[in-house]
Amino acid sequence: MSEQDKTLNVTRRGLLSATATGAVLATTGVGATLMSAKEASAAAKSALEPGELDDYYGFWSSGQTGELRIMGVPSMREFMRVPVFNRCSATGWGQTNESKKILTEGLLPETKAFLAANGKEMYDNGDLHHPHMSFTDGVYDGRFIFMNDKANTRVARVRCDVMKCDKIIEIPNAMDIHGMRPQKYPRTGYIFANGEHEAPLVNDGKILDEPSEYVNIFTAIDGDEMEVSWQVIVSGNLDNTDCDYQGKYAISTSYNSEMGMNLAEMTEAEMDHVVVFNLAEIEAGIAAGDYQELNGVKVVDGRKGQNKNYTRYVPIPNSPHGVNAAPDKKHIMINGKLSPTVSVIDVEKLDALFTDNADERSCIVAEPELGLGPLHTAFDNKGNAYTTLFLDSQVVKWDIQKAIDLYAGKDVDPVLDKVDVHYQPGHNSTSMGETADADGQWLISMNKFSKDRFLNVGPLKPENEQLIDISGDKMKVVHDGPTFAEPHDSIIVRRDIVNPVNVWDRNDPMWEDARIQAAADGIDLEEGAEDIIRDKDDSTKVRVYMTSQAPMFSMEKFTVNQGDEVTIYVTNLDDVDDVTHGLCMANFGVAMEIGPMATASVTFVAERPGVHWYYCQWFCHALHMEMRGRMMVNPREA
Ligand code: K7E
Ligand code: CUA
Repeated sequence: MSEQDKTLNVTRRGLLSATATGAVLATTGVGATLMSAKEASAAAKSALEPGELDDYYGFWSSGQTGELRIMGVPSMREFMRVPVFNRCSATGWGQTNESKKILTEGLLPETKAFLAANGKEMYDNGDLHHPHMSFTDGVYDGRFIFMNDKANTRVARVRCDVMKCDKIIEIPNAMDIHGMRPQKYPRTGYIFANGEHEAPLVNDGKILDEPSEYVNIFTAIDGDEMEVSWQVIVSGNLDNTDCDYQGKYAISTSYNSEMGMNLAEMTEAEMDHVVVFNLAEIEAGIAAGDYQELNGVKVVDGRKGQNKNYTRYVPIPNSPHGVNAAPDKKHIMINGKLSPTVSVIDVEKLDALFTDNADERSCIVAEPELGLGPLHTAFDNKGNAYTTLFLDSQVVKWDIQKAIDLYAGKDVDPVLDKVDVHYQPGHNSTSMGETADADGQWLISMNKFSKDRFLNVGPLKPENEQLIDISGDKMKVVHDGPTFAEPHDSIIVRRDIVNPVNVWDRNDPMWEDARIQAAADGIDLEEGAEDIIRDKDDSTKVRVYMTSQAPMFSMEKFTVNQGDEVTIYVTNLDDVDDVTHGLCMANFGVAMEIGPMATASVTFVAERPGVHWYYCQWFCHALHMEMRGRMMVNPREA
């Protein structure tokens, strides 16, 4: 695109938005062709010299790819992919015994049976939308990152000390976990998780096409134990969720209060709602025995009209989507999606909904009209909010206090600035912006379409994530970053909060089972000896123990019989940072990562007779190619 086209394009979009919103966006697009000194310095601020470190960690979801990604902000460099719900060829996630345990132990019995009927042990896919770090006192504490799986109704946790997933649980009774947030205060605590799609409460096939019988389930999970604490039955499906800084309420949007089954029914009503969950009342109700137990979970009834103090339903204009608590600890933004507004809830006015049965709308203190398709809002430390406008392809910066003043009848315009993004933004996030320590440096706009912004790679195009400098009065887009399917959400965490180790602790719980098995076999996992054990009770089971130290495996060959079930345990004795080894058994479809001082194991049936090479699949040493050995498989006797 020529510079002239760019100008035309931007101006046209500016005009369209102006027509659509009734506002005159005189400033939009100006400066797209001229790089001012300020823009140049913003761009320079984001461009790091080789070897320079970023100020922030970015934790990105990956949508239907199913992994968590670790980025650098402001450089937008991708550092790592942490497999969670997906399979990973490099690390053996989904293949090692350690990862299989994590992927399967939290599945419900009926899911295991269902998977077995399909010839599977575990799901192969996930849809990871929302990664959020654990909090203490309203600020990230660097312990865990939690994330949802919309595709298969799960919640997972990644340990920030090693950046590996250590727990995945399936949520019973609910359907398709979408919105998910950790409790902010006093600490996490609970993980709140929305079941997005409605279904019969007992979904065993006895009720099918009777939508009036369908319900939705809100779940609170104990984030330390990774167990479901309780659930609430609600009216209307649940989209996104967030919670306050007082530790009192969680709030979920509902885009289909109609409980409609098709598009026309779902968008019929002018008003939908958000559900306010009163945590203390729910806990008290459970303590008092006011629940039913379903699949081992205590479930309270928080539907409309139940006349209890578990929930309140606040009417919100059509199809609200994102929920975002502001760092002022007072306001929570409900993003209108089909309504051009963001509804601002004052959390201090929520008590009255429960104690005085105050009108539900009395907690709304502002409802500014911002533009078309508001989806999500992020914050700086100066009282400003930044809302993505999906249909307008813009981010709008607005003053929260001015929006409140406008709602109270004053003649003020809360909109401070609009910037074009490319194109159709969903989530956005600011540096530390979902915590009380928001610092107003950077904003990421996570755009669903990239269209013409990158070289064409065919019909499937990357998304585009744009870095915006928000440190000044005007927002400046300083970087385009393509990403593969499909990060919805991200968090930007100050780097001093995140302190992973370089080398594993030998006593890490990750390979607890390997330690127990080795002890039973009389094996020291760290001894470099050749140890091959045939199971005393089942002679077809063979366990091979070896160590790795660049550039050698301790075992250069071993022999098993065709049909044996072979488990190989490798302990990496290199305690130097960045000396990861791998074990790939060629033509057996077997490969795994073994980090410094880690133990990893993999099990397969040696159904192929002959000589087979295993090799180190992680370039570790000048003699890495030589780091290999032979597995010899005796043919079965005819
Ligand atoms: Cu807006 Cu799943 Cu958070 Cu996507 S959701 S954009
Ligand atoms: Cu060890 Cu390559």
